[in-house]
Amino acid sequence: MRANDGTRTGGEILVDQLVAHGVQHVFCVPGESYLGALDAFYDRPIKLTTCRQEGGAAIMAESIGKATGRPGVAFVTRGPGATNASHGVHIARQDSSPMILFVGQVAREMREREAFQELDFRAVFGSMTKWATEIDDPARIPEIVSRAFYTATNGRPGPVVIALPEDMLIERVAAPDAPPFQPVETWPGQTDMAHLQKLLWSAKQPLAIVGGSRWSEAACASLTRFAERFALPVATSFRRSHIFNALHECYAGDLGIGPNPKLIARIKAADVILLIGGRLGEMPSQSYSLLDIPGPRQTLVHVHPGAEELGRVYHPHLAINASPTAFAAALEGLQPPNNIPWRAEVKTANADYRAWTDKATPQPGGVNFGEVMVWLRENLPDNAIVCSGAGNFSSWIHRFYRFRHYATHIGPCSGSMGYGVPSAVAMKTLHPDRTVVAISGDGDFLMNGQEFATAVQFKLPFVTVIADNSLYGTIRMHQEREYPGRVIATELKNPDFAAYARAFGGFGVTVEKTADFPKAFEAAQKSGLPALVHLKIDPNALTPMTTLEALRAKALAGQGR
Ligand SMILES: Cc1ncc(C[n+]2csc(CCOP(=O)(O)OP(=O)(O)O)c2C)c(N)n1
Ligand SMILES: [Mg+2]
Repeated sequence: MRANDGTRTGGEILVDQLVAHGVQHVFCVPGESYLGALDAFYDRPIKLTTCRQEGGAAIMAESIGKATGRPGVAFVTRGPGATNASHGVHIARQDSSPMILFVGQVAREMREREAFQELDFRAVFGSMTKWATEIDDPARIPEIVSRAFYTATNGRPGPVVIALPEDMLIERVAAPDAPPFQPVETWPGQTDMAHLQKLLWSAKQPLAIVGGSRWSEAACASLTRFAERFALPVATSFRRSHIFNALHECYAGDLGIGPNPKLIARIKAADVILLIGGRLGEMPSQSYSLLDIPGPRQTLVHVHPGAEELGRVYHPHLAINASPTAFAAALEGLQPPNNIPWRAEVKTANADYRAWTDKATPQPGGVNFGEVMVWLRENLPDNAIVCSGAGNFSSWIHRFYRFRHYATHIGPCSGSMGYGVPSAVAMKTLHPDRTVVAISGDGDFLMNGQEFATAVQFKLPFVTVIADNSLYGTIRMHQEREYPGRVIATELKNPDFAAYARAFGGFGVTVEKTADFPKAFEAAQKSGLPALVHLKIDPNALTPMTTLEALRAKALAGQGR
C-alpha cells in the first residue's frame, strides 16, 4: 500500500524510476530477497512476466535491449538467481545489448557474513558488465537507476547489474523521480565524413560490413540509400543480417559461420573496407584470419560507438567514433563519385550471394532443413521475427533465410545456446501482432525449453521449430575433425518434443519428411497456442556443406588412416 505522506519505500521508488524511463516489460523469477520491489509492481503500468529460470528471464531482457536499443530489464534473486541470470548478462556483454539486471541482496546489516545466498555482486559481475553496483541508500535510487540507463545504452551498449539489499527496499524516504533518460548519440565530425568521402572517391573496390548494435529502422533506411547511391556491396556481420535487406540488389551476403567463400575472397580483395558498428570479432573474422592484425592490408574505416573499440584489434586507417544511428544519418550527406568505377562489382557480389543461397543443398535423411528454411523465407511475412539459438542448425538460417527488416533476427552473437525460446517469449510480448518463430537445435532447445511454459502461461502463440539430429552436432563436427571416430559425449537421447509441448498446454507436431513441413507449420500457427514443430533430422546431415560421414572420412584420410 502506498503512503500519502510524501514518502515511498525503496521498492516503490525503484519501480517508479522504471516507469519514468519508459520501461514497459520486465522479466523476473521472484525471490524473497526483493519482495519489496515485487510488491511495488502491483499497481504500476509495467507488464511483469514471470519466468521459469533466471537464464530465461535474463535472455528475455537482453532480447528486448537488442530489439529496441533501450535497456531490457530483469529481476532475479540473490546468489542462485543471479548466477543463473549470468547467462543473459554475458550475452548482453558480447552482443553489445543494453540491459539492466536487478538482483536481490541480503539485508545491509548482514553483509559480509556470507549470509544466505549472499554474493559480492560487484566482484562477481565486475568483469562481465559495464557497471555492477549495489544501492545502500534508497534516497539515491533515482540517481543510480538513471545512471544505469545511460551506462547500459551509451557508447558500446552492454549490461549493468544493480544489487538491492532487502531492507533497503522497504525503507521509506522522500526522494524525487529522475527525469526520463535519452540515449546519447555520438556524431561523426565533419572532418571524419570529408575524409571518408575522399577515401571512397579514390577507391576501386570498396565494400561495407555492417554489424553491432545501436541501429534502428531509420538508420537501416539511410544505410540502404547510401549503398544505392554509391553502388556499394554490403555484407552483414555474424547474426546481424537483419541490418540490411537480403532482397536488396546491394546485398553481398552474411559474414558468419559457413560463409560464401566468394564473399571471403571479395573482402580480401577489397581496397577500402567500411566496417560500421561491428567489432569484427572471432566469428565474422573467421578466427581473425580475414584482416591482418594489427594493420590490415586494406584501407579500413572503422565506425564504432565505443571509442575503446577503435584500434583495439585492428589499426584503422580512419577511426570514426559514432553510433551507427548517427553515422547512418550523416551518410546522407556524402556524395558518390561521378563515375563509380566499381559499379559492376555490386552486381557480381549480389549474384554470388544469390547463387550461394537460392536453393537448398541436398541433405541425407527425410527432412532437408535447408528446404524448410527456403519455405519459411518464402512464406513468413516480411516483418516476421526469427529468434534462434546456437548450434549447427543455425547455419541453415544464416545461409537460406532472407531477413528484410531491422530487428527481425534476434540471435546470440555470443554463440550461447538456449536463446531461441526465451527470446521468442520476449519478442511476442513486445510485438503481439507479429509472427514470431523460434528456431532451435535439440540440445539448444532443452537449455531453456522450460520457458515454453512461460509462453503458455502468458498466452504467447509463437512457433518453435526444433531441428533434432540427436546430437550436440557442432561439437560432434569439431570432434570428428580433431578426433575422427572417437565419439564421446556428443550423442543425445531426446524426449518426444511434440508431446513435451502438449504436456505444457501447447501444440506439438512431429515432421519426418520435408514435404510434410508446410502443413505442420500452418497447423501450428492455426492452433493459436504456443506451438512446437519437431523436425527429425538425419544425424549425418551435419552442415549445409558436408555430412558427418564425409567429415570423418576426410579427417581419417588426413591422419593417413
Ligand atoms: C550455453 C552453451 N553451452 C555449450 C555450448 C557449446 N556448444 C556449441 S554448439 C553445441 C551443440 C549444439 O547442439 P544442438 O543445439 O543440438 O545443435 P546442432 O549443432 O546439433 O545443430 C554446444 C554444446 C554453447 N555454445 N553454449
Ligand atoms: Mg543437435
